[in-house]
Amino acid sequence: MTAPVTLHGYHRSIYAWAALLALAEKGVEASWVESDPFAPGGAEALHPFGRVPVLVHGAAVIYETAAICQYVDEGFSGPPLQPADPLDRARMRQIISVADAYAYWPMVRQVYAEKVFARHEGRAPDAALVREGLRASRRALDALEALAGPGLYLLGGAPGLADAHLAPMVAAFARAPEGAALLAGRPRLHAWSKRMAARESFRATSVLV
Ligand SMILES: N[C@@H](CCC(=O)N[C@@H](CS)C(=O)NCC(=O)O)C(=O)O
Repeated sequence: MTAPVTLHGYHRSIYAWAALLALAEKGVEASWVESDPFAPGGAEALHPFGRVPVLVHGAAVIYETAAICQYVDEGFSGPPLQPADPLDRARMRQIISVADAYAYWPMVRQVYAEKVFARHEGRAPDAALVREGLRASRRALDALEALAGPGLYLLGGAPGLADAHLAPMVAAFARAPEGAALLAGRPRLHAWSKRMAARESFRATSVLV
């Protein structure tokens, strides 16, 4: 019998959502431990940078969402979530890297946080952060639109790790009307995001407000 799998995450975390999506698409059962990385000392027990998510599988403690999702795909049975073709695999890594390095901050931490989450928290959005986030998001979206393949999902006919990594960020961004408008101008990403949003795995794991 395989050791139990536990995901330590925060119920509003976009990255924890990506890990939950990968687990769901792979068909791996995991229990959830709530850990608020924004509370003082919140997530530092398992993560050297105090972030979420963290996956615990037996004695293995894994942090960084890309590493967690790759481990889930390679360590468990279920549908493959990474393409076999070397170029498609490189595209997968590019999409995940672009999401982490150039999309997450402007799309989630500036646009979603200020345009959507701020209202949920009862505070006024910071207009300068929204402007800055929208400007940087355009560039990230253009790069992602160019990397997205012509198939139903980012790299073929079924969702994989690139889809699981990017979909929560794009969905959060599109909750802001300005984000939805920018997404609508990128036809591949737009159609893909609607396809992802219709999946049961996506609806069942959403952390959006
Ligand atoms: N590079 C990390 C990023 C994880 C991350 O930033 N998670 C957010 C929640 S979505 C977090 O823990 N933020 C706490 C903070 O910024 O202090 C990963 O890939 O897992």
